[in-house]
Parts: sequence; C-alpha cells; structure tokens
Amino acid sequence: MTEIRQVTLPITGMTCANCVATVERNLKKVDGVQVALVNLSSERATVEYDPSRAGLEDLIGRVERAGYGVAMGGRLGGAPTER
Ligand SMILES: [Cu+2]
Repeated sequence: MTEIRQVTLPITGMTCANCVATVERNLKKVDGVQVALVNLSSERATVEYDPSRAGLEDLIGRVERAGYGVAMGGRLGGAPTER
C-alpha cells in the first residue's frame, strides 16, 4: 500500500491566475505527484505525493525551474510543512 504525503509549500513570485496554473501544471508533472492545488491569495501550494517516487526537493526544484520560488525557513512560518 502506498503512503501519500501532503505538503504545503509557500510559493513566491506568483502574480496572477496564469502563474497559479503554471505552478500547478509543473507540480503535477513531477513523478509521484497526485494532487497539486495552488492558492494565489495565500501563496500556498498544497501537494499530495508518493514519497517513494518524489521528494520535497523534486517539488521545489520543479517550481524553481518554472520561474518561481519556494520560501524556505523563518519569516511567517514560511518553511514547507509536512504532515
Ligand atoms: Cu502570472
């Protein structure tokens, strides 16, 4: 049985609905990602993925290659939270 992990990533650099769609589309391209939901007003991406197929760094790398950022650490409790 596969364990699915949910993570919330604080995304930086999004300004409009197109950005949201781009980030979502890219996150969904990561192998193992099942759900990617991006909220523009809260600048958060909620991702559900299979941790045996993808890691946090894959998600972050994908967002960065798409031209956006993932806020790490400190401010506003901005670090990615896993549960
Ligand atoms: Cu945009």
